[in-house]
Amino acid sequence: MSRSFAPIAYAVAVLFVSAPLIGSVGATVIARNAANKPSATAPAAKQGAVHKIVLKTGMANGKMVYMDAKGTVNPTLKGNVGDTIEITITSGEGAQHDIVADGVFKSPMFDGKSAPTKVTFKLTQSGKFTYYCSVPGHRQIGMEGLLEVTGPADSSAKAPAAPATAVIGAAPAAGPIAPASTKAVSISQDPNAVPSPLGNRPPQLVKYAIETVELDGKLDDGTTFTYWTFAKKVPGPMLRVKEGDTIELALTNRKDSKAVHSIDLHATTGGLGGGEHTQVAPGETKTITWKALNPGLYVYHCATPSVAHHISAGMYGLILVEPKGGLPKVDKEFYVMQGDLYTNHKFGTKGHHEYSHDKAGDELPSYYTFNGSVGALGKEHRMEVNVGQTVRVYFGVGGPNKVSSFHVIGEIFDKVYSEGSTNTVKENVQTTLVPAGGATIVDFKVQHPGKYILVDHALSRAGKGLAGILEVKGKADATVYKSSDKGMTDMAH
Ligand SMILES: [Cu+2]
Repeated sequence: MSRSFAPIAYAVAVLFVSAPLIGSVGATVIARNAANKPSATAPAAKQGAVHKIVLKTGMANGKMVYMDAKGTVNPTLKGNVGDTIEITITSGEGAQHDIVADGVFKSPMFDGKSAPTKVTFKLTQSGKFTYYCSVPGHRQIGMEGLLEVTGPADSSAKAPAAPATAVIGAAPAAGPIAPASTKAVSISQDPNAVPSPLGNRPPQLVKYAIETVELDGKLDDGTTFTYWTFAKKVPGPMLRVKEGDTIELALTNRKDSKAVHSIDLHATTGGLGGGEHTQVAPGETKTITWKALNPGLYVYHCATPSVAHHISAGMYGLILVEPKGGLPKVDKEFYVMQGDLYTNHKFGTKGHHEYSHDKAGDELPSYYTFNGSVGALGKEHRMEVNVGQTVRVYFGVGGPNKVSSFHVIGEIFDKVYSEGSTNTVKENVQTTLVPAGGATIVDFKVQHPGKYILVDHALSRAGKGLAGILEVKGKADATVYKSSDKGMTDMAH
């Protein structure tokens, strides 16, 4: 299948503002989010007061935020012209952040291992200014608040030269791309990495320990990406338990991570699937214990804001809860997951890509992958079976956003366990719809040798990396299929 380089229309949210001025800097200031929030500091009675503010970062209502000593979320900071503000800030949940108000102040980056970070600045101009975290995406998921400065303008302040334009989030593909990472490793999960069937055993305690790892990975030939993973692979390890089992899952976030991570298993009842109690800072471990009440094939994923970022960057996997009697035996089982990836450069651009919140917000992926990278199935990892064998694919969509019209070119699914439900079987299906955050099990017998191509039948996506090869070896049966032509499947990849 040859690649097409479809142009992508980048939608960039541009907010025009007139720029008030602070000090001598021609500042671009965005005063949005004018919600009434309690003030962290009362307006000072006289000029020249010093306001000492203690802040920490953390999570509240599914967002990432700043909190003051009283627990006020994104408190409005207040003072008069001539006053001094002294902020002491720590990372409450352990991730890397800073605090910035354009043209007013900027702290260095800090994380859970940093000593409390102090930033001191004088208020020289009245107005409303937004403070925020400049780590990509953090502002969009809640890390912003207001700084209100009252009083007359400092006469030493210069007037703005011209109205300024502020772009919310960096525009994609602006400027040259960074070279491909020399540290990049393969992150593609092997589709053959399926745990063995569990047999007809009684329910038991099953223990899993999973580590979350951020690393540079190979996305395509000459192209690398900053992946966030469960156990260094995309998708994460396939888990296999039995209906009625109790699962003890310990999630560790590797020490060198910059973000907090977590796990939400769709097979879990309660605790937001585990997402509520597994928010782990770098170097920490948290454990949940839960019972697999419902059989079926389920997606798990990271549930730390921005969840779309964590999923798109690779944090998803499948857990099979075998029904009590097990699934019918087949000769070969595979593990495949689809993802949509939003990067700051176009598909096919060589170099190092980073996640793009703008493209994710617009749901315009630059890449689609099976098992994490372009060419993972067929080029990096082989999917091989023999004529006459029965094949099962555990297929899931990590997403975060796009559904899959899952299809295997040249094959018909003899059985489909739609939406991962092991209780119902459909027979003789050509294409099966798999929702974002959903899964399916397909079974088929291979009766003819050759290459079969796994696709999402939304076929423009094949031009953005979404194709896999299943190779069937053995003798042809001319009553099943024959031709006078030598064929074209060698063109694939
Ligand atoms: Cu995560």
